[in-house]
Amino acid sequence: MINIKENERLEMLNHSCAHLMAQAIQHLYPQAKFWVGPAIEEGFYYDIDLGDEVIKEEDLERIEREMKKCAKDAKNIIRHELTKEEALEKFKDDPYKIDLISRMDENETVISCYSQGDFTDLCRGPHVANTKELKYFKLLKFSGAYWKGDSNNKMLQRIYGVCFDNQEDLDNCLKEIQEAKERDHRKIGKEQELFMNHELVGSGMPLWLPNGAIIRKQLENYIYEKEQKLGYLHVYTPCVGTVDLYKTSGHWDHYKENMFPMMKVDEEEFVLRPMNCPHHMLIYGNKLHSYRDLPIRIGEFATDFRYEASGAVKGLERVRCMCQNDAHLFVRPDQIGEEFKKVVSLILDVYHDFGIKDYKFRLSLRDKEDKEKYFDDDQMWDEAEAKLREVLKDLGVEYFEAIGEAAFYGPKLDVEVKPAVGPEVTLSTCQLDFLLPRRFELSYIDSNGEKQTPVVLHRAIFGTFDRFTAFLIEETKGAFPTWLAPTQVKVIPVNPEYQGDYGEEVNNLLLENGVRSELDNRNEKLGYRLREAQTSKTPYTLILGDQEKQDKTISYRLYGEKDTTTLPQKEFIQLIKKEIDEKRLREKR
Ligand code: TSB
Ligand code: ZN
Repeated sequence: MINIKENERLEMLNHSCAHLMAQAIQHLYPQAKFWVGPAIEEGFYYDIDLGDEVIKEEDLERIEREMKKCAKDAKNIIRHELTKEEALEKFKDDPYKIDLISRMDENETVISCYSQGDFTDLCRGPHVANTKELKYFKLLKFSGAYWKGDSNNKMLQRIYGVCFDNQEDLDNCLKEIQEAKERDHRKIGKEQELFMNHELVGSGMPLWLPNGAIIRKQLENYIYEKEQKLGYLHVYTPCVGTVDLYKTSGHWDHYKENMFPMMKVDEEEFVLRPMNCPHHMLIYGNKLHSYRDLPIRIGEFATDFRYEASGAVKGLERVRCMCQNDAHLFVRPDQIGEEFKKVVSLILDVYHDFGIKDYKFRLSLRDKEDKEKYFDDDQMWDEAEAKLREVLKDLGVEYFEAIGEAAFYGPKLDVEVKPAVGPEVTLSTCQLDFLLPRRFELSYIDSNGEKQTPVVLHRAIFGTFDRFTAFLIEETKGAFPTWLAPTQVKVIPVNPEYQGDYGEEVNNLLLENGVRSELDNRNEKLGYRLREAQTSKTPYTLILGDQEKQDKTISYRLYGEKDTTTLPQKEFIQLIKKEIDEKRLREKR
């Protein structure tokens, strides 16, 4: 996807197109007041106060038509410069512009406006010279957006669009947007009945349907087995803790705005937990440890609750109730490097198994100025950040740095991926923490018999099962590898009346062999049933006619392919079981 902001000409075109849209809206909605309308990576948007009016889908076309008209008027886009006083006077009836002007830097002595015909907007520019240059544009979508992003403020209407220099670029962009929509895990999740939401449960609280639950169970089994082999000890802990627990950990001071509010039960004050570290710290502290016992790796598939802004909640990707593939590794200072490297190689191993190639490592550091988010101990932070950089250098992985993205307790190495729609998100994470072990007064006895404080690595390979599944749906476009597919085989007798019994026999044989098979014995045309097996993206479709019934064979077709192969029953079972056992990716089949 083209990044509009990386091309000066495109950025200017899109910014000018935002003005053109505002002009058209002013014609159609005379009461409209305009907040800001920048060019963004995907094109442009404008935030508009339309009074009581709410934009509907069909309005976009109407606005677009008016934009074409305004563009054809071929008005020059002219810059004027004003003093602050003049600007305040000019926009005195527009509270939004007054707000912008009043907040402008003292040093900004000149304030610029751009006019095109009957429309003037406060703006720094630059713009194209004439509206006739704006020919190849499209309005894409709209949403509500709180003024200044604050939910206590009025909800404005945000309309998005995109503009190019030629029809071909616009068409390509629209095609990409369409493809991304097709890949969106929310769409596929609905079509394939993977998960649902219900207002009675609440926003950001998805319900995993049977098909989605099969995928999740496979993911759990997969990562559990890997972690077992690597010496992780899995536990179960409650998804609440007392306020005191989170005061001890520091979450109460540094993470409160991400937490659900406290609830009182008898005399105890509880919170739904946003993270599992405090519970695991208590488990570590439950007995004495010698330096020889370390590292101790405590893992859990743990449910957490976080307050995410309602506008940010998205399918399975950003939820308020999530399940982390979490672990806390308690190590001696001399073990940090080795243990960290083991985590990174586990991440790489898992990505290889899933065929994930498009990702970036991000070194997430603290923002030194932000004393509220980060605990105040420069020495501890410097030590942790230096250690992490050293490990990354040893590993030789490429990464970029991001200030202000660290956890409140320490720096992180995050893995960033790009969803079909929307900005990048973090999948895996590995975090270095010198703080929580101190706050929980954890210790081990060193070789001299002295008490020492362990260091903790927080890590989540999948991140959460929720986000990882969202990502997987989009990566595979819903055509999961056989080992993950909710239905692995569709058994279709050519004519249920004649081969229905054979279909049942084959279906049962598959089920007995642990293959997730489904018999389609419906009284529907063969073509219809085959098409349905295709649209559901089932990996194997079995087509059983008289010949197969007579020879006790199986004819199968792979999803997305036209050829049919015939094998004896036993051989087919062997073939599919091997593919499942090896967790083979589709392209490696
Ligand atoms: C790794 N205490 C650590 C843990 O030990 C922790 O909670 N880290 S985290 O805050 O980064 O969260 C772990 C992972 O959860 C993230 O890397 C991300 O992949 C995933 N995640 C975070 N917020 C959400 C959310 N709202 N919805 C879905 N997944 C999320
Ligand atoms: Zn943690």
